[in-house]
Amino acid sequence: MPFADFADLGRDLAYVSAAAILLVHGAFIAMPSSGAPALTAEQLAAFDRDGYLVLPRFSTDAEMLQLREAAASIEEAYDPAVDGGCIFTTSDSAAARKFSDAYFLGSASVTRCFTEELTAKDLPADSGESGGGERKAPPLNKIGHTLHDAHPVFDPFSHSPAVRALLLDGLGMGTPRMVQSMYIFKHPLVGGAVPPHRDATFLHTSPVDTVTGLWWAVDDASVGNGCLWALPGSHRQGVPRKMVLNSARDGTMFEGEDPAAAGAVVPPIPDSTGGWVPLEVARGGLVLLHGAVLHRSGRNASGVPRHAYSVHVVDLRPGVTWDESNWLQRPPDFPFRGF
Ligand SMILES: O=C(O)CCC(=O)C(=O)O
Repeated sequence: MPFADFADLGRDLAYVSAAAILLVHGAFIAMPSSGAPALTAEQLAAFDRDGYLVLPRFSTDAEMLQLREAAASIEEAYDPAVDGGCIFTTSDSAAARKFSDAYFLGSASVTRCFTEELTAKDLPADSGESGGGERKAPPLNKIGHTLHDAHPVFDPFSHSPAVRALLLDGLGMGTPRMVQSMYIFKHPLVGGAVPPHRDATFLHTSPVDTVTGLWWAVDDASVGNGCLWALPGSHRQGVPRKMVLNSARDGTMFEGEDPAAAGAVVPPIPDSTGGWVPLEVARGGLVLLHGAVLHRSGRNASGVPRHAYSVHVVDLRPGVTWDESNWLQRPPDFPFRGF
């Protein structure tokens, strides 16, 4: 069965579960046990139609500022000379690539920092938010991929009752498992663009892809500072390309082709969008992303930061398994957690 059909099945089940809840509560919205609304029928229909859904003010400013502060502490403490690093350069030396791969693959179970793809000459005089000073390394692009399971601030935030209700009652997931998290900085003037992609290319389950992205605007996100963009309905195209571990399991490779992602026209200006929709959202807003929807973000050419926190959740309901070919493999003593 193609991906879209399986996805339809999953969503149908979500509708059934929402309908059951509707009968119990006698209201036209899915109601989690906390009593707060999860997702309305209209929101579910929009998510099904577009492959994304924006939930303004899902979280509070205070929660976002707490995440911001926690990420700033990690960034401040990070020293590539001590911690190692994944500083992407144009170097294609096998040794550099191998080191990069090991650092990246290790981030499945250890929180790691990743820097922007910049050389010293690309750096503006004062691109950070710290007010200058001696620069230890290029600015951070992101922190990944275990914050949700390993950090005293990110863990409770990621597993909050509101998130649980959204996944179980709102989206109708049976066995949600948060597999990765990323704090994405997109610093002023240096924050890089993210090319068009589908999350299920990188995080896959069998026999059906079940990944959903949850992306929080830690700062107000607009076209100017590099907000997310999505291509409505592109989740119907499925996931023809997968990133998988190589046979030695020490690096990754791609299987399949995704012409729609590779050939996606990235519009230079908002009024020439090529069908792409900018997902401008104020601090605390949450964007839901179907695993197969094409999305991207622009570089931050503005002087305004655009921090975000993103987690990816799969539904390991009976009969669905986490692929052994995924780059992200946890050791037995650090399994994916339930809610
Ligand atoms: O924050 C961004 O710029 C991109 C994030 C993204 O693509 C994701 O979380 O899947």
